[in-house]
Amino acid sequence: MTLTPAEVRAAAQDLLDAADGRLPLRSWSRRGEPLDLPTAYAIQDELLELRLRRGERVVGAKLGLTSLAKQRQMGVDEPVFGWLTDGMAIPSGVPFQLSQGIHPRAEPELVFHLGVALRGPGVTARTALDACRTVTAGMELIDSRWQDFEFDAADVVADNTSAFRFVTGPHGVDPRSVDLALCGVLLEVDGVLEHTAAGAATMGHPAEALALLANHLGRRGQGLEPGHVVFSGGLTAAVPLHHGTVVDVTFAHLGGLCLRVST
Ligand code: OOG
Ligand code: MG
Repeated sequence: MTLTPAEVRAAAQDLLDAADGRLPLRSWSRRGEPLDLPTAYAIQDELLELRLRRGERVVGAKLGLTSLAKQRQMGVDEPVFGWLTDGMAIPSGVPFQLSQGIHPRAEPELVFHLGVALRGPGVTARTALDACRTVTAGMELIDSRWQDFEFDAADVVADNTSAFRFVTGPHGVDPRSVDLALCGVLLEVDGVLEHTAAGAATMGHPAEALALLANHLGRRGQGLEPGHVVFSGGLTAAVPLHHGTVVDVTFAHLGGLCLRVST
């Protein structure tokens, strides 16, 4: 289904209101009126515009659904792309209030920190890595504005790919100094090991995901800037957060991050 410009603006405002009011909406697909992807990205653009107008600043971008683990969990089998703003960044270790979100989940990701601009077309995994200053451990807290986390690819794109909060690790390494495909990660919840993976979980090598994003943005006349952070997409399935949950993400070479949810 394609929308008029006025309907696109209204859809973006509804999604922002849902996030602010913590009141989920029924997705387009669930209502039996699936959106097309170009319209979904138009809604995402408008949603970003609304955030910028109220003072937020773009600090990077994210990929979603780049691993089989995430695609299987969500029932969507194609990668998606969204934006990160300064309002979404949270420090590691500081207690997180569950009431800020609707039904947030946490997932471990690799984070690229760009030293120079990166814009498709023609970006490869190698040229993408060359644009990075460092790579760090990351944890994304996603929160769908769609009821029950039920969406198709277009729904989740319109909702800025469930972007909500993100944490980046303090310990950056040169991404060419380690084999990111073999970089292992542990995801522990309340001290119990829930999931394990390696960087290869995202498209064989996480730099493939970065290249995919740069080429996607290039097709839309957009790009990544020096200083931007890029989240690779979750390497494992996401875990739900509850009052008092403690999530530890530990990467080989990159160190760890801890998220404590307030009781
Ligand atoms: C969609 C966002 C996916 C990832 O890392 O795969 C994502 C969702 O699962 O709600 O951020
Ligand atoms: Mg993610």
